[in-house]
Amino acid sequence: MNQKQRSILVELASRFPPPQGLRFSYGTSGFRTDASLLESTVFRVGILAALRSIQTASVIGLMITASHNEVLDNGVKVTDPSGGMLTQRWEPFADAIANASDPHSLIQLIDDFVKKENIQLDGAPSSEVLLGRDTRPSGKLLVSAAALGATSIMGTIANDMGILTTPQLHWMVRSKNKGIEATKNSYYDQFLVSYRLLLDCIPPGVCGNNMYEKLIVDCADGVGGEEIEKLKTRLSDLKIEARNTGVGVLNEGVGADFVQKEKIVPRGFGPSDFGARCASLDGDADRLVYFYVLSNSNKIHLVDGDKILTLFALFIKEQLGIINGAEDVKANNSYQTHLGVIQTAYANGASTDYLKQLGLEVVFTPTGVKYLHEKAAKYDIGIYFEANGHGTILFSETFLGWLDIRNNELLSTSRGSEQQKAALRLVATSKLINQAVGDALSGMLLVEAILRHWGWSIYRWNELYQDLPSRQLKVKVIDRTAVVTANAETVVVKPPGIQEAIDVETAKYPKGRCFVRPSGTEDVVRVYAEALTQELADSLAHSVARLVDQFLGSCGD
Ligand code: 16G
Ligand code: MG
Repeated sequence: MNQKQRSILVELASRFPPPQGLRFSYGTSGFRTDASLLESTVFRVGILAALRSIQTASVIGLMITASHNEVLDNGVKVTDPSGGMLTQRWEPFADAIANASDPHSLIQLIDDFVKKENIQLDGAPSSEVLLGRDTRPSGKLLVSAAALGATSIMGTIANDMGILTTPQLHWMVRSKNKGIEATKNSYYDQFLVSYRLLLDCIPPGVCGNNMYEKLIVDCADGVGGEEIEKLKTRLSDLKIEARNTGVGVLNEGVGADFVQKEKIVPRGFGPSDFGARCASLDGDADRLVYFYVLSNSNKIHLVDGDKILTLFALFIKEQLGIINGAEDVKANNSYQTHLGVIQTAYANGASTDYLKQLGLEVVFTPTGVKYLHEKAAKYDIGIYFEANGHGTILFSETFLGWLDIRNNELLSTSRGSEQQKAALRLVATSKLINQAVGDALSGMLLVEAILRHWGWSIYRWNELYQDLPSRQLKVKVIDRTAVVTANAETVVVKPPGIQEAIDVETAKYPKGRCFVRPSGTEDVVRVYAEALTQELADSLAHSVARLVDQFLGSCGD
């Protein structure tokens, strides 16, 4: 790095001293902590994003959000050129610079990394970082720090896109790098045109009665509130009633995470919503779950990410079956589509059984979107979802190329046939579902279109299979990193002996399944248990939590 660059970095970095005595780690989805402690980290991540932009000669994204965490927290994560998460190869560098104690050690780390990665700093690069933030009050200050970090690398432009959902930023990065217009308007245009196309392809005879008309959405008092309001005005055939749109406290008793974990109505909902189809987004609108209120109560029945995945998988499988159905097509034009479903250990066992019974290939990855996404990208069509509502469908370029040709052929030979409509439905689905990352808004429109396609109520959808009762617990331990897992987090390999003890305990329970893993976002070890009844699932989870305590030493609470 030249002298001018060095002195710019020293000058700016000294304005953002890191807090003393803290260790930052680029966790499951970026750095996340109390917002008041994050300025120096965000500034440094701005530098990282600029370097990544130079290396890839592409636009990179930087999002300021702490998703479903409380309002006083905030976080920062980086989007790679494809619109996906930052490559895991760069995470150790993110950790190292976030923890550098002073500007000089920071510059040393950058110098070493730039050499190792062969990043051409001195060639008057032109690089660009897109910045976005959710509605947290701390976001504005942190975006400024990120912009200063990014522009401290000479030749880099920081483009502030303002308040948006996490998936909108991912989508914009992907679009910009593909040379497609990347504004909020074009985002909505693409999704709404595709949604309309799916509705236009509904098979004849499917009844479209009033029960599909209204959807009530809990927006977690986050960024989704404003966005849903925008979406509403452009949807003529779906009435959305938006609640928790930003007046209340973000994520407090509201949102997808709350609804999924507590299984009670979010704030602003109650027994009078009995019978309605409801959905819930998280604070940055990258998670989506559905639910309905049980009669005369504040309890809900959750229709989670596993059920959304199942709905999507059934729909895609049906369309592929129709396209490849006719014998002549089989002989000449069929394409052996490699369709894969990706889940984590948190997927309810009943969902996995159901998907396997459909003949689908189901594979597992560790928790965290970056792992699921990576695996899904290996298929022609890869559908991934976490039970907590984060997921999407990825279509490979090869498959889309084939589909395009097939659709055109069918247009000329059998326009308007079910076969041609099935091809069109898949084209529309690939444009409606966000290819960059899980997106609550785009996912919601696809759910709505599929329910209409079959004329299903939320009850009919929910009846696909019945979830096994489950329980999640967290245990505070002295050192959660002492827990090391393997096989997509289903087996604990360290500390020795604990897995054997868990196996003995689990074997006592009919349909028992249990695993433990260190959290990537909180200082706890998580326990998940499933069994034939709720009482048994609770009991298994508590016994295994005690084992975790014994093997790892508890922190007391
Ligand atoms: C983050 C992840 C989510 C995962 C969760 C697990 C992303 C975008 N988000 O929210 O996928 O389920 O962490 O949290 O990757 P845990 O490690 O604390 O259980
Ligand atoms: Mg989120």
